[in-house]
Amino acid sequence: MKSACIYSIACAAAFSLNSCTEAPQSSGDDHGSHSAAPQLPSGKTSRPADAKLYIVSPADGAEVSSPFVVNFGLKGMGVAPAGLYLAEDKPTGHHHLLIDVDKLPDLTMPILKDEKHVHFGGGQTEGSVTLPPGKHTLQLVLGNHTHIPHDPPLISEKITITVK
Ligand SMILES: [Cu+2]
Repeated sequence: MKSACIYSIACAAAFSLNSCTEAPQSSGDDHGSHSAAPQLPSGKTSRPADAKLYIVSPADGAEVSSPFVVNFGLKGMGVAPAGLYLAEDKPTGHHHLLIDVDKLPDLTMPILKDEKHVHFGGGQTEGSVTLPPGKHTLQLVLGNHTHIPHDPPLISEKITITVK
């Protein structure tokens, strides 16, 4: 229930930020309310040292039938959609599932987006994965509002599964 609550707050905040950004700035008032809008941090953002990212299921070594659902676990932080930053003391991120990735991407940059680096920018906490038969690895990396891993990066253990 906790993450659902964070998510709904996140949605409301994202909506108000978007409407502010897109509003025309033609009031003619040099001291308009837009100058008071919070600046979103660019680049890496901090996260609690004891936060934990893990794959709830499937279990390491499991045998699954494709397609299958991967459940993402996150402790000590909230899940928020991409584009949303709450505050330094309310750290959030969204999940990225790395599929058969041997070498982690550059963790100082936005995580690339392709069939091996899947973004769950809607704030999802699970995802359906379709893979051919054989052994595959799965690993999670949390990204902030700009898809950049946190400081320090929050990365799950890599698991190996077999697709029947
Ligand atoms: Cu992302």
